[in-house]
Amino acid sequence: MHRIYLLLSSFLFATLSSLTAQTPNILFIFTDDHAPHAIGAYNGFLKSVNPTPNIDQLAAEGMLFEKSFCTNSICGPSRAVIMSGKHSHKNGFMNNGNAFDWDQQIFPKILQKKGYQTALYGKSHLKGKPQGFDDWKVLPGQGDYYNPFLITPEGRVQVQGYCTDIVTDAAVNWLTSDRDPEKPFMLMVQHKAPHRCWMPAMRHLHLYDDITIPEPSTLFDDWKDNAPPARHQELEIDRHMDLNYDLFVDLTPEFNQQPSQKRQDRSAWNNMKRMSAGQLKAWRAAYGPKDEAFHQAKLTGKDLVRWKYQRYAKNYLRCIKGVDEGIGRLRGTLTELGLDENTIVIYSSDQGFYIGDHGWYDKRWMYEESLKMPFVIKWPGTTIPGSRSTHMIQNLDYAQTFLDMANAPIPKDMQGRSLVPLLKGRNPDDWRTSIYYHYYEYPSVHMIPRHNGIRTARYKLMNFYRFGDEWELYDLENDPEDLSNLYGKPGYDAITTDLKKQLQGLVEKYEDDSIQDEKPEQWKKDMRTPWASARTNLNS
Ligand code: SGN
Ligand code: CA
Repeated sequence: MHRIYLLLSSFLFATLSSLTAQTPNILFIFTDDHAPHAIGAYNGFLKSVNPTPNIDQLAAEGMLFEKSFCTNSICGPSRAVIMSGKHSHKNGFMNNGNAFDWDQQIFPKILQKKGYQTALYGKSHLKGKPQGFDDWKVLPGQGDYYNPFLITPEGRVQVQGYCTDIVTDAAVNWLTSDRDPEKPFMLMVQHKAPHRCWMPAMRHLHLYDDITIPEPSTLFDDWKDNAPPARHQELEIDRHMDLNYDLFVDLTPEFNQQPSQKRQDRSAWNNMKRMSAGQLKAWRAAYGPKDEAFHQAKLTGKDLVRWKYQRYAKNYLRCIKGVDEGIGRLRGTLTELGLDENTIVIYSSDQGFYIGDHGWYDKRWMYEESLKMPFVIKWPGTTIPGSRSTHMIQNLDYAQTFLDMANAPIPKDMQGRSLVPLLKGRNPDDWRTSIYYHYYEYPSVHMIPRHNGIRTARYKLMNFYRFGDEWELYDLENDPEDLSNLYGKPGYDAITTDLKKQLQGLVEKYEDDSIQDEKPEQWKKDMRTPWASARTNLNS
């Protein structure tokens, strides 16, 4: 009897420990340009529209990070930081023009060594053949919304349908049919949506037709308090967002003939010509009557900006709706396969975005809307349902977090920090009190000059070091939208000195020598009048 009891208890113990020691799967769902304030759970000004019931559900079941930031607000660089766990100046991918060195140390390779099966589907934007993945299918460059090409290990294929659905299909298919059920997995599902030019799925063409999208309070910001760069960018809804290129107004063959509109027409047409006859018909049926009404209205000034904002925000949110549905499908697949209890699900996006905030679209700046990244995570049995963290985290931390979750070795030269203690509800005394930011891509589309900076819980100090050494200082507690630049104002000397010292500390900590390496002659050349370039005044 005693022996049977012993046997039984050791069997139970073994079963329990093998269950707790079970290595978790990781499903990383990632999008392009999805700002946190376009997610219901983040309670932004678009909450009433809320295209994200599935992301909200994930937040309700898991944990949401309110202070989640990128290190360099642009696509390829953000992804390179995630792969390498190192700042741009260390991983070598500082702007979209670079090519990622796939030979370097990246977290998927370490997970493979630990016995993980890895896959990547969708937008990579790092150029070159992905390494560290057992299977992959990636969009070439930015990828296309309709009937896109995919690059696979076997070559290039064109797939009919809508990009977000196609990427979700690839992931669902791998989970159901191609995965090795004996191994833990790490799956990265990376959508093109909701990146410019914001083309929704056919089933969403009429979504939000009958509502007015709330406007951001800063839609008519005049940047009077900012340093000069904010007044000399090229990402304004008013002056730079193009009616035809960005908003697809008037895509009729007749319109395409007008010589004055030639460049934009060609670009817009490039997007439409991928569509099948049926897709194009549905598209025109949806936008045709709206264009007609627009022409009748003959809007100008602020009314025109408001109209463009509505058209843009609706398309942007429609694209997000497609992403959110895909998340629902993926989570449904995990449940069907009995994988939901042992799979960590993460939702994030490469950076934030301006949804009319400050009168802008696009990203790149260190201002809040594009500095922030969504980060929502459910780790079954670990994260407390519905919890929210205000710890400052960055995409720099993901690689170490994933390795920690998998109990894999974490290389010493990674520059972030594992989020696992935070996910377990702990509150480490020595958690970071500031983040470091550095943006490089200039001169380039949208003309945002290089800058670096520091953000603490309360303050933000930015330095446009190539633009006559301009500085901006914000008190986020009193000014959460970076509207009142306090740099040089009476009473702010002490905090400015302190923040400059802290910023220098971060430059040294992360060994960022990329500014010193710059050549002054090159700076002068790049200072060519940015506001005179081709994209200005397309709509005037
Ligand atoms: C393209 C877009 C830009 C965008 C960059 C970078 N223009 O050039 O608006 O800022 O990509 O975006 S588009 O007409 O081609 O859409 S990123 O997310 O890939 O970094
Ligand atoms: Ca992006």
